Amino acid sequence: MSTISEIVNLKKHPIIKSNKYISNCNTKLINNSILQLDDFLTDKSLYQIQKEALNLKKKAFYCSQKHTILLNKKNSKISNKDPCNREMTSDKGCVPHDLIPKKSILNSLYKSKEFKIFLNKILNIKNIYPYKDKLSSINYNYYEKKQQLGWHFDNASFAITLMIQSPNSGGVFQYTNKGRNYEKNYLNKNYIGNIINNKKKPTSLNVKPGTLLLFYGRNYLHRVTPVRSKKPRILVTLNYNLEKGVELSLNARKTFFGRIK
Ligand SMILES: O=C(O)CCC(=O)C(=O)O
Ligand SMILES: [Fe+2]
Repeated sequence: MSTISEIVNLKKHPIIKSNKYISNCNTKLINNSILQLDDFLTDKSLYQIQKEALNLKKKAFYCSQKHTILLNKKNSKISNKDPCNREMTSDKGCVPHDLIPKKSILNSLYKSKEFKIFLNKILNIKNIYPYKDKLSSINYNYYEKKQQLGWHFDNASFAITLMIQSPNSGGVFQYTNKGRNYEKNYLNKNYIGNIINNKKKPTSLNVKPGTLLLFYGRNYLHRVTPVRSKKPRILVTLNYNLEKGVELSLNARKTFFGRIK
């Protein structure tokens, strides 16, 4: 097991020591709806994770799916003009948690008490829990040339990603923090329509390897534009739940991992 100081660049991101730093993160997250922590990983841990990612790539399950922005199937009875009934394409490769070595740095980070306390504090929540199934807690995602993630809102309330390898071209994370408030049952179809029809510009993030990104994916429309280089985009998702014992749906597991266990 690696320790938190071996994994996280604590000089730049004093997640265990500085209350001021933590409250800054919390304020940024509330104000901007997204928190971008560049150089979150130490050089050594980033290098080791990159090596692991490339080793595991051959085991990735590649899937392509069509979905709406709310991650439903398109309804043939509803007009195409409805932004919530537009068909998006997502395709990527995924290595599920059970194929990631037990002694991987990612497991140490994911299970780290210090990291979880930091997340609880910046998200203003009591506790977070891993998935009950063996596949969904930590995932490596590989976006090869032409692969992308279409516009969508997540089902989970928040998302945590770690960029491992950026492509030379394309594969840009774009988002908008307006348009939906799940808790208040609010959805602005006009605004969302403008974004997905390229009439309004989303925010594009320049995310480099070693960056941790935390965002409220259920309320923020986001996508990854198609990768244009031969060099794939590699990203890790650290997936937690607000309740104990949650499993990813059978359907989602079958789609993303090609199996349910
Ligand atoms: O690849 C990314 O940067 C975002 C991933 C994402 O939005 C998702 O997995 O739902
Ligand atoms: Fe997402």
